[in-house]
Amino acid sequence: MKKPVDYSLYLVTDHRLPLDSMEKVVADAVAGGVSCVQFRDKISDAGIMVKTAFSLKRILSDYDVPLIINDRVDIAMAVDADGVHLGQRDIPAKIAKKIIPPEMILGVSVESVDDALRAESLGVDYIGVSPVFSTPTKTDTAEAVGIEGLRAIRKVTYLPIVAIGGINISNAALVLQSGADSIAVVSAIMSARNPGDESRKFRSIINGVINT
Ligand code: TZP
Ligand code: MG
Repeated sequence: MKKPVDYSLYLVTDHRLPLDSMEKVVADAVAGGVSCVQFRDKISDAGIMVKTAFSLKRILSDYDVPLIINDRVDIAMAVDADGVHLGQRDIPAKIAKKIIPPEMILGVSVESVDDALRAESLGVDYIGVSPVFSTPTKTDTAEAVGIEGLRAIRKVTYLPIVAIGGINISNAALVLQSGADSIAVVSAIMSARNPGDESRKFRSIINGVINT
């Protein structure tokens, strides 16, 4: 059985930060209300990734916040992470499902209505609608889906939607009101002057939308 996951404020890590600062940001962010963390590292060797993932897992276990690994099914399994997140050009979800343990969360990035329908038919646990807005953090993306694209995807799926790409405290409420169940951010929290305070601001926006 899979544990229910609170994706509402989903932090994706930034490999440009040195490890100790990244860990401090993650600890402050979860204390401020981040409910789910994805370890995303496009540059490190597998050995370093495993070490970092274990260290994040230790930090998150104090808060009962799940750890999801980006791209790498092997690393997710090596550290017994709560989940793995795959893009449209990673190991296909259908194949990943054959390898990962049944309790491991599987999230998939979708860039269109067709991707969302396919992801749903494969039985993934959530979809990351990507990118909602274009963002300097990730430039090798499909064209941004925008608010209209997000609404269109909401209409065709019951899966939890995690919206990602260019989300900040100014547009988070609109994104949530346009069909996203939760928001994922890299720079808005990882590069904030005070990641804990920024997370509290997001948390209060999310709670405000959920309660209206
Ligand atoms: N996938 C789609 S956009 C993106 C990822 C990992 C980066 C989002 O970064 P930011 O800084 O929150 O715009
Ligand atoms: Mg990927």
